[in-house]
Amino acid sequence: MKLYYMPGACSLAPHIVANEAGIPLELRKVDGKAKTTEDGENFLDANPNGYVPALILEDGDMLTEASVVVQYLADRKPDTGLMPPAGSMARYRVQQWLSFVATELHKSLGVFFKPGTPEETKAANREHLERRLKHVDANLDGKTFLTGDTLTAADAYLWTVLGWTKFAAVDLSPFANVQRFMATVAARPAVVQALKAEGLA
Ligand SMILES: N[C@@H](CCC(=O)N[C@@H](CS)C(=O)NCC(=O)O)C(=O)O
Repeated sequence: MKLYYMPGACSLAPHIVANEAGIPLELRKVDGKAKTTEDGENFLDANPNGYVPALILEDGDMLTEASVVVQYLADRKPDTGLMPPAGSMARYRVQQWLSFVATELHKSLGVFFKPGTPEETKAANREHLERRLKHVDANLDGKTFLTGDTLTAADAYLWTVLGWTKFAAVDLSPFANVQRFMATVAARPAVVQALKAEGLA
């Protein structure tokens, strides 16, 4: 399978999940502004929406949306626990977190990377994010990961988007459980390997 990615972007979440699951990916780096790949392909031909992640499956079909791409990859290796079995309450919990990360965190942090975002929008988003971080921090209390002691696709996605807080001047220091979570996930070989492959470590 082929993953279109931008270094450190939300495409890092499926990259981490693939590494955790031991799924080899062909990586294609995308230039976010030019919308071309490092080997000169027009990324818009692959994904007219122009955003990553875009995963090209073995049959040539394309799958997008970070919260779904991570589930697809995790489901290739059910024994890893990256996604619990379909129909189980545990799976709905992971999906609840995936949706929370996508809608409450990812998009609120994304505005900080858009040129021309007004300062009032940034301030409002920081306030929103601090409220949501309080929720995440409370839920991580006494747990290693969002849903317990096993890393899931939702943890990979959460870790990826919270990595952007440093560029958004969102302070994680009041959130001790979140900070511990960030350090725990950062130390995983699958994460170190993904950062290295994206040229970030
Ligand atoms: N709806 C998409 C959004 C993905 C997204 O926001 N990707 C960003 C990087 S984190 C991107 O590629 N932005 C470039 C662009 O939109 O032109 C998803 O949930 O995966």
